[in-house]
Amino acid sequence: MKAYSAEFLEQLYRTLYTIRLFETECIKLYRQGLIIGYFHPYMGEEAIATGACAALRDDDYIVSTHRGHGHCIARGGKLKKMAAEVLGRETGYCKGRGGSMHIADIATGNIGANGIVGGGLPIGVGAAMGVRVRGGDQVTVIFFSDGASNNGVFAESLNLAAIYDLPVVFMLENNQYAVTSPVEEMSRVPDLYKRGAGYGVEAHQVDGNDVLAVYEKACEAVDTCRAGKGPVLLEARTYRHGGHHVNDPGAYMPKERLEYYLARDPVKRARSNLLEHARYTDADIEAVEQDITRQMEEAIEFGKNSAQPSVGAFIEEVAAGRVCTAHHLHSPVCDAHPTVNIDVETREIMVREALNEAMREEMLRDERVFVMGEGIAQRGGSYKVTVGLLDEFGPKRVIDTPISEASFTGMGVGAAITGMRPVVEILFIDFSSLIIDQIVNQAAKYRFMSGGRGRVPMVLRTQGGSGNGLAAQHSQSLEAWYYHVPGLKVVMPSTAYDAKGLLKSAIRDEDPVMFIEHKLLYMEKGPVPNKDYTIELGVGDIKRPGSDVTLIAWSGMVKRTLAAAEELAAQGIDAEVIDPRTLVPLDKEMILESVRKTERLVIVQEAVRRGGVASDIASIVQEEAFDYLDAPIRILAGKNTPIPFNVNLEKACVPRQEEIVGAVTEMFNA
Ligand SMILES: Cc1ncc(C[n+]2csc(CCOP(=O)(O)OP(=O)(O)O)c2C)c(N)n1
Ligand SMILES: [Mg+2]
Repeated sequence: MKAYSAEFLEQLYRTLYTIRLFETECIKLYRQGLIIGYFHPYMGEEAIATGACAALRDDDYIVSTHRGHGHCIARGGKLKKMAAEVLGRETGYCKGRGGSMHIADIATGNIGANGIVGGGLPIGVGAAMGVRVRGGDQVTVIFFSDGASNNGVFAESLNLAAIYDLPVVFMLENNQYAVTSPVEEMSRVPDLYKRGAGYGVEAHQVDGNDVLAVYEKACEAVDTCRAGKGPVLLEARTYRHGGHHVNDPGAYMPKERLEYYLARDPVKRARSNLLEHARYTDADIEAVEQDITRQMEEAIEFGKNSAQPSVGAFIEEVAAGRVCTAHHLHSPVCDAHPTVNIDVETREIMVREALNEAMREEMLRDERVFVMGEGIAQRGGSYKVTVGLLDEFGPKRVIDTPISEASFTGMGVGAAITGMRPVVEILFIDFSSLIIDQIVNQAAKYRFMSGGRGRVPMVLRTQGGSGNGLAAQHSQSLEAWYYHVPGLKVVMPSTAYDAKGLLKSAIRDEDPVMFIEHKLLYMEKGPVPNKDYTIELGVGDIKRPGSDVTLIAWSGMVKRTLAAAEELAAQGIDAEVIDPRTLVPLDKEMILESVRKTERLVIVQEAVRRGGVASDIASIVQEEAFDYLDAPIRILAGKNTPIPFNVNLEKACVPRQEEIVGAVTEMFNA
């Protein structure tokens, strides 16, 4: 064994013992009914968090798991805040919003635990990508277990970290079970570190019950990463000391095997190190343990005596949009950049050029902004939106990704959490089915689950809609999926002016934004101011003022709704056309004001009707302006079918101009 100072050996023992004691106490609280939900003990695995975190600098990052108490403590987390969080109290790390499975301590670089197995892998790679863009030398350690290594994002994340040489230590805590499934049944190669070779990643196996062995290997791996030669995969072999969670007796775990590992208990081994190599006596160690026990008692008392979060205050916070993005609220963050009147010097440019200008200007203004996606660098993107950015900003800020949507989106999430402003492009909104976890479970919830301490200022640019003969898997209008999720903003521009101003605001926003473009609009030209401007998210636009009927349309439907309005004008019906521009936040007031004036409403939506945004807008209007309505609200929506390939069939699926005109005239003739 290498020579270590007594102080260092004591420090390691303190951490191991603290983790063990914390969970022992939590299990008691669980049995008393004071802790609820899932509680996954880390017992038996303490040496891994302790050894790995001891190898890190204060400004490094870690990503944790559902078994995350050990990681948080080893990283210097505060016991009082942890106890309060697992007890669901306002004084906890996440103000009782996260609980045991979501503890994050952003101040110590602990980006967070995760209730989604494997969900943290791409996020950790993203933290490292942020470091690469900034030009720093921080290292990220991602903790995960054998079960997570069978999730697709593990393969994607390992590959992403490898191709960009990212400073990531993949710390695989192989406790040999995923719930009840033994690793040797879930993988033909149970020595999981061997997977590193397939990705060109340096990989090693280490005894996960020996804190010094873990520490030494982790130090080497961290050095390798800091020297720019990462990533490194470390498989630390260990064993759970019980079932999967508190209420699982683990009856399926072979007795002899458990006994084998109990005899190698990492806490006892760290204790022996003190006796054998630091000349501590049993009495010395007892004094250390008593000190920790006293701190633990104080922490648990603090947690138990802390106030429960106030339900009333919580409901108010939700309504005010302070917890995560609320529907129907203006975005406060852009107050400093009000909508610029279009009545300034302008020039005609295409939507795709407007989007390009928005990214370029924001990249010039803020060096935290960078863009990623498939073929966006050299090729300039399928729709030429990112053309020229590579030449101007170089490959560190304009990044081509492999076909790993889930994980490069997660990379955006991790980079955003750690202070960057990523703009991630998903080629078609249809492919966003592959990123749902990262956008819905991670990006959208992070601010909330961290008790408001964390932010994910990330833009996800994508495009949807039909009209190009691309058939069922490249033509959908899926905005309702994201409209439904608390914590996401949803932006859908219809003109070059809106596209540029909204994208600039989206990039400056503190929350994740789904920025959905329409594939038929990229070549549409429109006036765009020569001067810098932004458009506040949550402010709709009256595209045509009118007094007889309100027509609401967004994205690809705006142009044909405006054309319908001109046809109606020829018939003596003066239609007002409103483009909300952002669906979340929705400019409810603009819509209600218009309906109160016109007393009639028709909503035009390309997406299928069922569960759509139009239905939600209609429900808001009938709730808040029913007395003003002179006729039932009409919704014209896409047909309830996947988009067909044949051009005539495709056209028949989306509301046509004559249908809009017909619906309005019917309303007046009824
Ligand atoms: C994506 C996902 N699938 C399934 C689950 C349910 N689940 C929770 S923990 C767990 C086992 C995870 O095993 P492993 O990654 O080895 O972690 P360990 O529990 O051993 O630390 C499963 C399947 C989940 N939370 N997330
Ligand atoms: Mg496991």
